[in-house]
Amino acid sequence: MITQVVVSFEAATNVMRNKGVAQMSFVEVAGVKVDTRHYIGGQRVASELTYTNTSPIDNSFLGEISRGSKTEADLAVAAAKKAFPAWAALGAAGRGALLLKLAELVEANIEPLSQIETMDNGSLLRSHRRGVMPRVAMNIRFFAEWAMNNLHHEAFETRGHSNNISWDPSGVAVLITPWNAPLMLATWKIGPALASGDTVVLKPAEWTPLSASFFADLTKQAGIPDGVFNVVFGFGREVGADLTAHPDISRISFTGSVPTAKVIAHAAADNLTPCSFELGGKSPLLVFEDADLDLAAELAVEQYDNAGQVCLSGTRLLVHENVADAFEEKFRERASKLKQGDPRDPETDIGPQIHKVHFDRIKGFVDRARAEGQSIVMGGEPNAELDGLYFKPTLVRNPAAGSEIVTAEVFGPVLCMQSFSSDAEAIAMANGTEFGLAAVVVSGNRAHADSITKELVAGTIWVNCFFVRDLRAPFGGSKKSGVGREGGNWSFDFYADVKNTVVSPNGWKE
Ligand code: TXE
Repeated sequence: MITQVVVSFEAATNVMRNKGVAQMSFVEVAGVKVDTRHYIGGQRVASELTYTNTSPIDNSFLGEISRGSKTEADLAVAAAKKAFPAWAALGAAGRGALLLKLAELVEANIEPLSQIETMDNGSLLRSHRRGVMPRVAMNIRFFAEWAMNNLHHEAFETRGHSNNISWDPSGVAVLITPWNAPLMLATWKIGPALASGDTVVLKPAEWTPLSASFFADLTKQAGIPDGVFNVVFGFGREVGADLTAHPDISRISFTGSVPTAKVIAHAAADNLTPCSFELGGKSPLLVFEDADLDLAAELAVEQYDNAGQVCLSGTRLLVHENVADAFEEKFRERASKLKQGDPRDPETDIGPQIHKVHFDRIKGFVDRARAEGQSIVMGGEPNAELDGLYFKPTLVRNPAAGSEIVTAEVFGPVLCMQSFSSDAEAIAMANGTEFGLAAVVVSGNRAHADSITKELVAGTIWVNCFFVRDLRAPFGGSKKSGVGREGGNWSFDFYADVKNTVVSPNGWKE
């Protein structure tokens, strides 16, 4: 199904300094209006400057988005700071009631949210409808309910003194999020931050602002008080930098690249603002001699999901040498059936890359690998049948150890395949990058799989499966893949101020 996108020019109230024409305040996606201005203190606020947002599907113009600066960063943090005491005082139950209403509104708006997100970031419409947007609602509901029902510590005593542990609201949380799963990843942070009693300033990635804007309208409809949830749009190095260096914030949660995390850590250092980082990966998918090769091939092909723009992807296929040829045959047979095209078409398996800049980055990695003489046995080029940002699913066979293509995060539909001859070699290869986000182990023997998983350095390991994620479980990366863990209590340990009140048995008058 192909949906028409109409861009309307309404409520043109502000002058765009960079173009000298009236600024539009809305875009219309599949009949739904999406505001292109910041959402600060419950109001829409336009910036004097804008930037152009296009759809990765066909490079069509989506809208001019308000381009935030220090002014808007200050406004948003001030609004969030002002709203904080009342939001904190509501308590988990009061906040929970509003957040559950918000989750219901997300559920009632799965179709427009899916259309908006697909248009903006090019991920599959069918995935948004079936999985991603229901998950957005679940993210909000889960953390609201966790704060109400599960956030407690078993009481214990120290020489008759009771220890009473509480998770107190900490202040204003700044959330900086990426473009590969915009609203899904943002709500992993928004849910626990708001449930813990913090107020929020969200800065979505510049290439994908629209779902966050529509979501802001839903927070208003849910009755979340003005200033509790704010969104500012714009570039990372501009408004993102102003937000993360702000002295009035209590937390920074960031998902994105390692270089940006380092810049944010520096910005946070002056104020010693605690940071949570979920960063990239170059995860291994290990196929052992005792593996079910059909399952292994199926799991390997899944690594092309979202056009390879998934931090958790097992992009290094490490296969035992005795089954490597048989595995490769099954893998290529399955991969050849993947249909690339318009992400709104329900038959499509792989859509476009997010943006021309990113597309060129992926192509650069592959071109350099080719120039180095690496063996590209599948794909390796843009899809000539499709105009635009569609890069073919690619396989690089036996890349030279230590080469760029097998060590750097490409973040596109590019997998490398290498062979090993022993468990020790497999483990050394798996752990041999600066990342440690995830790993996939495919083996037919439980004891064997156990002996491998305990040696792997990664935040999440999947055995004979991929992408099974329970919000009660810790999520995050080891080594350069991240700092901290989110999920269940781990999220609240970060967003809240954890407090221990020790009460003596002595001194009471009543
Ligand atoms: O990410 P950035 P980019 C990886 C992936 C990808 C690469 C580059 O390898 O190819 O990063 O993508 C904001 N202060 N991942 O350049 O720059 C920015 O506006 C504050 C992995 O898009 O890290 C956006 O909102 N904020 C990843 C967010 O940071 C700043 C997902 C992410 O942008 C800022 C995305 C600054 N100085 C990319 N500079 C994953 N782990 O899933 C930028 N930002």
